[in-house]
Amino acid sequence: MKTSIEKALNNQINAEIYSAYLYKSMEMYLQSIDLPGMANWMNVQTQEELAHAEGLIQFVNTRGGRVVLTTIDAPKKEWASAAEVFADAYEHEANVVTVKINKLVDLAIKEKDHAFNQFLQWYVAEQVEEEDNTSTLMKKLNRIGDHTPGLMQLDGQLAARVYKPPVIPGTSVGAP
Ligand code: OFO
Repeated sequence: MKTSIEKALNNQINAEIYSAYLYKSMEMYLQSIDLPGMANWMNVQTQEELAHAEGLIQFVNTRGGRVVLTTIDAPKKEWASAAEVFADAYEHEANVVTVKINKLVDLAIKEKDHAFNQFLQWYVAEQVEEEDNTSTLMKKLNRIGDHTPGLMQLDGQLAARVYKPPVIPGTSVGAP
């Protein structure tokens, strides 16, 4: 594996763990304002992000690279409302993570590393889902506004989210 790719993958591993840290922080905020269902949604999201990191870690190891873990930035810890939390989650997915994944694909193409490019395609598709999930919840919360019964109803729905490990091809993540 080329050094440029190993470095970029190490950065992405850090970014995925940061995402987990950010969603954990959102979970803590949602707990603090008594929205346990939304907090549960963020708890599941945190686990998904750690699985994304694990997939990248396994890919680096399989290709003979070296994973080096570095400092994870402290995440934001306060928001004004649940709506603001989910707006931030959407913004993070669309304008930070998807951009990073697309840059990795650009690098794979530039370096003519077809195995890397193929591996990344799962992450490309996953970002479409991540953006859709967070954008749907952001829009619902914007519609609900300060309407408490609506907020409680959505909170009840999000309490049902259960973590199912994603199946990341070429790794043991989600493998039976
Ligand atoms: Fe790893 O997809 Fe969200 O951040």
